[in-house]
Amino acid sequence: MIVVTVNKIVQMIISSKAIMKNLYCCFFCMFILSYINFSYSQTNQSSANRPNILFIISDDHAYQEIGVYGSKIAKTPNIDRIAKEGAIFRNSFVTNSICGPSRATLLTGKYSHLNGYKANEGKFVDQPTFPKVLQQSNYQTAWIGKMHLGSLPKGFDYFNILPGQGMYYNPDFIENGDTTRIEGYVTNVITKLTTDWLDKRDKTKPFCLVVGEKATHREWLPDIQDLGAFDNVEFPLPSTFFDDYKGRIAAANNDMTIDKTMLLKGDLKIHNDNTTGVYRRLTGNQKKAYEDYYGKISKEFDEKNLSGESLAKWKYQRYMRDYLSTAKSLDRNIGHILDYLDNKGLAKNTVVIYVSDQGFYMGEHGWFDKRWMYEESLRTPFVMRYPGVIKPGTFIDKFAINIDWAPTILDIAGAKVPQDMQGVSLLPLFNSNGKNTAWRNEVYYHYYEYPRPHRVSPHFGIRTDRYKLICFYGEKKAWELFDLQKDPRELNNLYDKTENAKTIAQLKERLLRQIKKYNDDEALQIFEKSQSLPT
Ligand SMILES: [Ca+2]
Repeated sequence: MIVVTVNKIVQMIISSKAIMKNLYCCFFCMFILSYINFSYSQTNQSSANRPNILFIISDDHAYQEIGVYGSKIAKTPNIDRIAKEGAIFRNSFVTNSICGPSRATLLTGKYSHLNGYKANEGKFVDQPTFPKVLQQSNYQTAWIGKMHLGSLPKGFDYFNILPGQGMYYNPDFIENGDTTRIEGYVTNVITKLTTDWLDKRDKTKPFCLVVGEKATHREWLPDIQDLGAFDNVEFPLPSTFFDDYKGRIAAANNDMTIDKTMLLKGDLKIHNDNTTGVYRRLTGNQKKAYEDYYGKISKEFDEKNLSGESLAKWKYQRYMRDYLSTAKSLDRNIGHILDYLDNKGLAKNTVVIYVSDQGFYMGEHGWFDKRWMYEESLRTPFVMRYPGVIKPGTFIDKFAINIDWAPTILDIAGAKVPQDMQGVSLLPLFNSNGKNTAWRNEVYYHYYEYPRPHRVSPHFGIRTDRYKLICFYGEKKAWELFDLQKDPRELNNLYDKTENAKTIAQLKERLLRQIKKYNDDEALQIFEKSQSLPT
């Protein structure tokens, strides 16, 4: 195109008889040429420099069990490495604390009530998502691993996903529509598929790859090499393990305690009689390793003949050991992926983000699982490395929410964030640690799935830097107020204390503004109805 333009200019200059006219022509054409050259080199340069994006999303990985978030027992050197070479978000939250809805929010940048995926086991309806925008921006997009949205991915040039929850051992994978069983442990297999795809990707384009890890989802099956990795550790019981849920009627109605809900056979593999799908898939060697390890544990369990509090405490130790052994492989595999980026010279131009789809209870309030707006499940780990943009060792304390993940990815790619995405890019927070950036002061939350599987009443609410106000509706109707400064474990519901009337009124105003801001019509109706009732 430039050659054609030059020929035309030369012809114009030669054919012109007026010298002055030629001179004007020359200056004009030189200007045009230099502009074309400038634009061309700019486009070329920005295209070459657009970073790759590697977004790793694990499942149910509790921040309490990550080194950089303060864990003393769990060792996560590779997740810690991402944080140390980049940033850690110390106030990272989700909008609806379960698996599918969190991924639907990742894709859309919207709350569940707008993307339609409110509860697990639904079907994600095709709609605008961040990968579709990236494709228009000439990015190569891929999703490998767990997705769990009840439909095949759209907007991805390549996908190789687990059907539904997927299996820990010898899992099936759906590669662009075709299902095959791959022998091995799921976290290792996902890493292999990841590096295989990176090897064969179109290297003329930047990539955005989502790695969806199955770990550390229930039933916490460790890799064989990690069986018993924490058997010599005695885990301290959380101070709220025997919570009586006083003043919290929705919490009292739960069905998710380690004591009563966690299954000895299905969750803790005691006397597993090989009838479950998990065991039927094991190869001979895998089965032997499992029978040797859990056979010994089952024998120990029989000999102890436990009941009541001692049984609950024993179950807690088993839970922690299997969970952290499963997480050990997750962190090790993240290390393999980081090593791959180093070895292939990709690390400098690849943004790496690690998140979990939501937080998880590690015995706090006596629970496992997630769902509640209480801190352990409202929060989620979020670390990010962006060489040249994020100063290593950065801490971000502003509120980040999972509706921000899609806008942040698009901003990194230099793509326009669609106006109907409800989150915002987090990149401005890296300028002077966000000190001069106007930012949100509340987190709005809305959970739906009820009654199965854990009888957690639907609820919505807001969290501010100091308070949390929750409205439970449905079968168990109640308001809860917590002072997070004085009561970080959220045991004392202050809602009925008359001295808090002013604080409650202010928080309700702020809650109402959030409900309206995020267009949550269902919550608006429930809120208004609750205010019109006599108290
Ligand atoms: Ca999850």
